[in-house]
Amino acid sequence: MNVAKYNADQLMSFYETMFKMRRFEEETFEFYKKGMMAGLAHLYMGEEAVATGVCAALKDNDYIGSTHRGHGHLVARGADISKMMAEILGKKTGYSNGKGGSMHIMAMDKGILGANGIVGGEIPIATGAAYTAKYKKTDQVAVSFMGDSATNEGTFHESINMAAAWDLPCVYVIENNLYGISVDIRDVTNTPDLAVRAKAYDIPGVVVDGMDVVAVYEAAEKAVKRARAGKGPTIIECKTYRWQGHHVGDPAEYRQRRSETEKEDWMERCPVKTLKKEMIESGKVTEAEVSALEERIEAEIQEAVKFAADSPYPDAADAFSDVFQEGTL
Ligand SMILES: Cc1ncc(C[n+]2csc(CCOP(=O)(O)OP(=O)(O)O)c2C)c(N)n1
Ligand SMILES: [Mg+2]
Repeated sequence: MNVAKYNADQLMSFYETMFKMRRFEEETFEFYKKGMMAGLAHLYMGEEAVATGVCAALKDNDYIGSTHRGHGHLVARGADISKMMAEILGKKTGYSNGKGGSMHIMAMDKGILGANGIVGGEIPIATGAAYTAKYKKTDQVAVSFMGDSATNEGTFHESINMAAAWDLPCVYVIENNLYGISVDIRDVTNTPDLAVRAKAYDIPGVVVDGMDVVAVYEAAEKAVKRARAGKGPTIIECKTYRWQGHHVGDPAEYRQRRSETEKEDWMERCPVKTLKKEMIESGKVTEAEVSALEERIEAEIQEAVKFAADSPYPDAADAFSDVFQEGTL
């Protein structure tokens, strides 16, 4: 990780976001274990550097297409973590009044166009937002996050073909964590790098270490600049790994098929710990400064947990509001 050209404020800002994401999800996992949330959650733990690096390169009014693994994308955009936690617990005070939950978590005020239960569903949505930005000349950029598996969906190819042909201001970020549920991407795809698909559309395709927030940020900054200048889309593939299974209920034993130590090897490269170590070793920040930041975030997290736990569920009388009802279209 090359922290040399960054000042303490910039590095601490990356760290704040990544640490908050990690603690947010540790608490989410606790909700699940204590039976406080209905359904499941797909945790982003281990992948924090990706959303953090990419979103740091964006402006406040840019757009994000998110996936079923969306908590990190919202935290990186500065969403309200109390409203996020309340949403995950199905509470009235959540972002979608408790009706979206973890998998449909969203924050329209932060440019989040919705998390998505449909693999690859966010790719055309973000592409459409990029088209709108170009058509209306708003100078906005859209980012579509996606998993490795989503790159084998038709939506990936159809959207990127269009974005490339029309030079749309879109950045396609592949979070390659090696798995689509239990399917190893290396078993179902012929190329070790997924970004090479960019060649088919004659656009840039770059591969970065998704555990290195600085590397991700630098790749994103370049791609965003290119998009905003009207030069078209870029594919950024971030090599990363999810600490947990596909969702909170998945023990993920399939990961030992290739290597007994695969998970431990990746965990040693923890993006949060690596940044902390680099910041301190470079002398840019002190251990005490990092601890003070962690304490501040911890207080925010505890406040959010309390807010979510204490909030009421939606009223029964509202059961049919804000939801699709047959015959209403
Ligand atoms: C169109 C579609 N096909 C299949 C599924 C079932 N499904 C849910 S998540 C998932 C795997 C997604 O893997 P990836 O895109 O790599 O994202 P990750 O979960 O690794 O972040 C699948 C196949 C779905 N939700 N939508
Ligand atoms: Mg995956």
